[in-house]
Amino acid sequence: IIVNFIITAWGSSGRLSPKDRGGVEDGPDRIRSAGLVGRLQAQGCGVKDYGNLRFDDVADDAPAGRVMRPRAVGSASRTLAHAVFTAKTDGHTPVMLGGDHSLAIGSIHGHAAAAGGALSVVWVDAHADINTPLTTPTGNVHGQAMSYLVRELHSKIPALPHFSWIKPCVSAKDIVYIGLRDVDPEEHYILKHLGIKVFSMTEVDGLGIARVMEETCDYLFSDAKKPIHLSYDIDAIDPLLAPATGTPVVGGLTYREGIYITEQICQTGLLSAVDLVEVNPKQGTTEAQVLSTVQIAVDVLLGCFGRRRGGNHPAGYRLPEP
Ligand code: Z70
Ligand code: MN
Ligand code: MN
Ligand code: MN
Repeated sequence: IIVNFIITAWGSSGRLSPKDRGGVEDGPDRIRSAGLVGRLQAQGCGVKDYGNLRFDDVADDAPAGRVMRPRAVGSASRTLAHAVFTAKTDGHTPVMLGGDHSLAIGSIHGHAAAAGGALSVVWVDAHADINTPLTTPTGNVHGQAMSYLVRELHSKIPALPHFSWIKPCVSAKDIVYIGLRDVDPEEHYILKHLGIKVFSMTEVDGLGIARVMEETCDYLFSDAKKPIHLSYDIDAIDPLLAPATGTPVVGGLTYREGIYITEQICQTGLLSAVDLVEVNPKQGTTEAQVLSTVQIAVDVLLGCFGRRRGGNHPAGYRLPEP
């Protein structure tokens, strides 16, 4: 099942920084063109493509405090939350293709509602995306997504137009970050203050990705085993490999580390929904850069759904008899 979410806080209106020129809404179709659906089917997955969710433009969507395009993002997130809830209640594992990471608000909200409230979130990203509307340095909702979802931050979130339906649905102890390397001071305070589990690039360097994933699983399973929501920002991968993204940060995950994360999450048997966000074809300077980024995004998703680098074969396979 593929649900696409293509509205972004990066559109053409509002106080956008010069870098934020749009294009991230083209990510989903490029990922499709790279053959995602066929390749998932070839590895034995039943796939239904829900197509791109479409959202109405919101006129007069003035910033609320620092937060840009609150009405558009708030109401589109609600549409997405309903779509994810429906996909989950129908028994599927939804894949949300972004679009920017504000998508996670609706995606995790809908997933948590269907799961009865108890979820683990594994957030793979160069960024923590946990600024509150009052700490955001940019006003971009994609840098704030997690703040609306964490129960312990509820009292720090001001009322925003079209956001009142959002109820925090994830506990700080049920979150693991992997790949961080560009964290604002206010975000760092939140992570420390709430005791959130973080494997930044420093821990990836120090422990190695195998230990990081072992500790991630031990940490998440020390409590009751909950369904996992994997929220994967392509900018977690090093920009030398995945440059077509809006906010590249040097020193990221290698291809092998990025794929290893997905193999291990898949092996838990608990993966229940996946976001793949921030593929922005317009940020590639050459077609080769765009293709490289898109191909990594596809491989990340194939890894989530069972592809092993050591090979796979169908369950009932029999060798041909001479
Ligand atoms: C900054 C903010 C961010 C992604 C940029 C940047 C956040 N911390 N996240 N790109 N994916 O705007 O809050
Ligand atoms: Mn992100
Ligand atoms: Mn990011
Ligand atoms: Mn972003």
